[in-house]
Amino acid sequence: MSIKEIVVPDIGDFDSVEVIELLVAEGDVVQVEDSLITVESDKASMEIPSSEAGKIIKLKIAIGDNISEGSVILMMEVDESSKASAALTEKPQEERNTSKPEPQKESSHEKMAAAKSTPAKASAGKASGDKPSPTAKIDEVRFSKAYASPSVRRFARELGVDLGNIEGSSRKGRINRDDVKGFVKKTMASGASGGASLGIKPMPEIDFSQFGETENQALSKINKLTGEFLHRSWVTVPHVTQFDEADITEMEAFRKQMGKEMEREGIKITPLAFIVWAVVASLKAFPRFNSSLDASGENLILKKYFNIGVAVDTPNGLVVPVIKEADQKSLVEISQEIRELAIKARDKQLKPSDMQGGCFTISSLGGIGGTRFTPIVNTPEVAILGVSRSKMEPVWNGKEFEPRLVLPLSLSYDHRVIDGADGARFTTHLSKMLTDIRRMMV
Ligand code: CAO
Repeated sequence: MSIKEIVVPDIGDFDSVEVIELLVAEGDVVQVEDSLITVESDKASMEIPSSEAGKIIKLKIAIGDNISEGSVILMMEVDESSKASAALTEKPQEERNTSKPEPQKESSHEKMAAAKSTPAKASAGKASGDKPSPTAKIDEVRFSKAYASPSVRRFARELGVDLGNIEGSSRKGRINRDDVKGFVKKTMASGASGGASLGIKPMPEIDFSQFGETENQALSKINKLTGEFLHRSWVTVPHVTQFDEADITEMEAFRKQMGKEMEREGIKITPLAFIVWAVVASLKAFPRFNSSLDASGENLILKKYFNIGVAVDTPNGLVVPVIKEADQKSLVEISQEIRELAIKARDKQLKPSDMQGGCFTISSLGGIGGTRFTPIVNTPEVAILGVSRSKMEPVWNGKEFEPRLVLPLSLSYDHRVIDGADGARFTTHLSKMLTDIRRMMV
């Protein structure tokens, strides 16, 4: 073993070029010709390959440094013995690729990126099967126009990523390796059929301040997590929303009567507790609504427990704590648990376990207003109930119009698991339970 300095080779007419990318890190093991860094002059960018094989001990340069021929890039631990034995079996040095890098010729970013004349290592990558992934369509024109170094282009091609869809975060908008990784992660998080793989072009960046005063507000962590989650569900689940309504005149009369009696004990029962009960009864009647598709998408996992998620609106965004074993709890217990979970949610005191294990979610906007809405299924659950504000309405009883309190219900479901007829059967059953709460005891 010996420690060697790896220096910048003859880079032609270029003198004092800026390091714009480190392609290796300390501890990495590299082979001869592996790219080490990318440098950029005002004319072109190029990758500097390694003249030796070995383990990188210390990087001697950083992004932003200016280097010329002879500058030390890094210190490398080189195994001379393996080199000697390799030399016996390999072709002589002169017959192999030279380590002298070939710069991309164009001067502007677009031209530079569009250059077909990539360094020796880049073309080697192409020869070794560097084709667009079959899973993603690459627009070659946009790909070639993207501003990225040859190694990042190669990396993107290996992953089947169209650079034309990525905003570069490096200086002057150059796309780096982390931008490509971030794009892949985002696409994966938003479901296998996210926008990019659907061939949807990204939103153009608009400077809204050109139209009037604006203020930038960062999204909260909850906003971002919920956003990713809802986006995945919206894109991957074929949603149908079934609207219905329940006559809750009797239920409300009972609730108000109970409310008065329990007020002294500090207990408050809102319509939501009755709805949780009615949902449990309906899940028992329609077990498919209490299921999840397995990872293969070929089997349904039916759940024999009844954990009901309740969407809670907090200043930091939407969270969904879960009432565990709701089938085992009384109306008072459910009411108190909703209250406690909502307080915990608003005080940011919910633990991950408070939000896990849900079977079905209820999103109630009844305390706020609105007539109907289309909730998004809280995957991997297969259905969600949206509840809007109840309203006194004239209802025909066969002889005359009667004032009745009507509760609007909106059931969104995953159409891969639930057919439209069952969607309507479920809301009809739910409505019956709420209209005559005695049915829930049966
Ligand atoms: N119709 C009419 N009134 C209703 C009602 C309905 N469907 N639901 C609740 N109310 C009334 C309650 O009785 C209460 O009235 P009083 O104060 O006069 O007794 C009032 O509205 C406020 O209720 P609440 O909202 O505090 O309590 P809740 O149990 O109904 O709901 C909670 C609790 C945590 C679910 C709710 O506060 C909340 O955060 N809702 C928002 C959920 C959300 O953002 N969903 C959208 C997600 S996107 O799908």
